[in-house]
Amino acid sequence: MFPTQYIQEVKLTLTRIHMMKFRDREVKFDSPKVMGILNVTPDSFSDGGQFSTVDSAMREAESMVNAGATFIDVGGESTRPGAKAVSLQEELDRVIPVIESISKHLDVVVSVDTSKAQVMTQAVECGAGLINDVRALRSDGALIAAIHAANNFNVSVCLMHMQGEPQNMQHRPRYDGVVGEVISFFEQRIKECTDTGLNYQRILIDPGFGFGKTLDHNYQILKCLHEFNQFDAPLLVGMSRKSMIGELLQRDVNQRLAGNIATATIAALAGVGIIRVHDVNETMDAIKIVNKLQSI
Ligand code: PT1
Repeated sequence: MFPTQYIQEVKLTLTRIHMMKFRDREVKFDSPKVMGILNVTPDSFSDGGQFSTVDSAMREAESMVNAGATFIDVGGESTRPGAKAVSLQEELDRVIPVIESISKHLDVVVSVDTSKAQVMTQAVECGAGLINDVRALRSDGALIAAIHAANNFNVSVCLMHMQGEPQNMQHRPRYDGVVGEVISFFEQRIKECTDTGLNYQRILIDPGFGFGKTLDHNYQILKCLHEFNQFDAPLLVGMSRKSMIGELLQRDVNQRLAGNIATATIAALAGVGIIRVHDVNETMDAIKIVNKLQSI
């Protein structure tokens, strides 16, 4: 029953394939695309900040592109549970040189993982094609900055759901029905963004795995991912190495690859547009297997 439901959904999603612009590039979501994670934070949760210089960030980005990444998500503010806020200048210093260099040298869409209006603006000025905001443009000036970027640079925007803030979000998350609440969050958020002037065609949505959600909340969303296709916007999901995998399997962060691939495969079957991961090679293999089901 469970796999059949997903395979039926695969067939359904084939009838409406999203095309989306990311600056000068048009991406056709006829199969899930991979977004490689590039953390440029000294306290990054899984790579310990070892890619904090532009040089090593470039090498990591290049290897993810060679492995099949369509997007590279550059983040300078950790948003994992309990992470501390970063100042504007610190965040700019971390991400701008990396975004500039990747945009110039690699054939990939650069995504900027930020909530700050000024980081969005500068990132887009130096080549970013996607704004990925875990706070869904609710920070000061962020919505206006994103609209400007969308209208003047053909940039697209990912709106993510989060309950609370990274500092406190895992302190007793509560919902009367997590899937319904996340869906109504998107209804409201998309309305406010489009009413203010953001083009619907520029919007992606992300249910925000691990952001103010218990283990069961995360798996309820994963089980019902196909329901988010009702928005007619590409879905982005990020589960890679998160505690929803580690807690369930009792594995620490470097022992989660099998779990990562299992969750990515389920997301691919549900018809998501983008899967945000650390392990690009292995995720591409899983996607190719799901694609085979669609082609026969
Ligand atoms: C995500 C995401 C993100 N995740 C988007 N951007 C992170 N669009 C950063 C844990 O439970 O899912 N979607 N940017 C990383 N955040 C977390 C959250 C990392 C929770 C780890 C956990 O372990």
